[in-house]
Amino acid sequence: MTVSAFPAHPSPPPADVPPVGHGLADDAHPDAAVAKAMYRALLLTRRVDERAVALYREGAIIGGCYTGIGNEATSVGMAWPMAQDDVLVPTQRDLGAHLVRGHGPLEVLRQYMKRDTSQTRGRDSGLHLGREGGNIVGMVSHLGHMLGVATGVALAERQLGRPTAVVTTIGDGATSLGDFHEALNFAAVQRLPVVFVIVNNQYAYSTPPSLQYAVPKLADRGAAYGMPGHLVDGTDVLAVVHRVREALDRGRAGDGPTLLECATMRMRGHSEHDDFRYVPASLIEAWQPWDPVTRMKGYLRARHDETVASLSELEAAVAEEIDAAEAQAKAEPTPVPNSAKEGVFRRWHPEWTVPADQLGGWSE
Ligand SMILES: Cc1ncc(C[n+]2csc(CCOP(=O)(O)OP(=O)(O)O)c2C)c(N)n1
Ligand SMILES: [Mg+2]
Repeated sequence: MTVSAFPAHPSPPPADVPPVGHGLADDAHPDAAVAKAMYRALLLTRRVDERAVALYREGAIIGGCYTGIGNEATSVGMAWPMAQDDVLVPTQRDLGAHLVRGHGPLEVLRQYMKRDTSQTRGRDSGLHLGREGGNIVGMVSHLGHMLGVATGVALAERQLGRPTAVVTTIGDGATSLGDFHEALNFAAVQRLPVVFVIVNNQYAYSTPPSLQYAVPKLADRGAAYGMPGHLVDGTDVLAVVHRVREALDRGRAGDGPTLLECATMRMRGHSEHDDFRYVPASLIEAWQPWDPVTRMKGYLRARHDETVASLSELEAAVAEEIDAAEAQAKAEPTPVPNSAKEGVFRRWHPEWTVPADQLGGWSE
């Protein structure tokens, strides 16, 4: 099957933007209901990210605010074809995958706003969230470290006799770390069902691809480990779903891991404190027509005759869901200082409690 080709080093991308799903066989195209559900997931991801930016600007999010704007088709697309029992090992820009695997805007905004009700009880930020029911392994910040975890999960699951496949992501920059080599090599030698998704968003903080790697494309590295490597249009949700599904099938059939390089663009700074003036404005402009959400909207209109009214209705429902989540998260308490060590040590000693007069202005 021919799948839409994307040239190596797609920075800037081609001027001609093909329709979503271009080159895929008819049976790889979803029906209208599924296509609309995918669009909703993309839109929800975009709108939660946009809300996070607004909350950061009003001071409601303290610390980093990392978005995946431009990356929605990759994050939604990688999670979409996973089975319920498969395991996701994501990184900081994979909001769409969290939303597909069961986290809602409320869990995400609570975490961003460091509420006591959040999964980490205000102790951690960003997408450092796990989910038992959705089989999401919570990430640590140390780039590359989660690849070994993903490979280990796949090995453990096989030893337990389960058909679990694992999907994990890594940025273009983090592929330069030694962990990348170790995890891919081990997974290939053991023929583990792991899908390694490189989210090539053209920058690692301020470092562009030309200063990061010397191969024409990162997908080429698959051959070095004895696994297929494919460059995928990471702004086309159907192309991502197709390649991930194929890789999951391959893994489950016992044929080992796959390396996918999803080409996207980081449309904002590394984090919201970063004005990304080192990114040429022309590059952002060139990627604009490749917007994953707009492209999928065009697909719905062209292929499934979705009306403007029905899509506006969906847009309003998404906004309402996020408004409600924001209002609820804001109404929830932040953690009290004396709870800081709870959940850190197995046993709690009363003498660890700081006397009220030594709280330095913080109240209980
Ligand atoms: C081992 C390690 N080194 C450095 C950092 C700091 N850091 C966090 S994100 C980042 C850039 C990562 O770029 P990339 O892998 O392309 O992912 P992206 O941020 O573009 O999604 C850096 C240097 C870190 N978290 N871990
Ligand atoms: Mg990057």
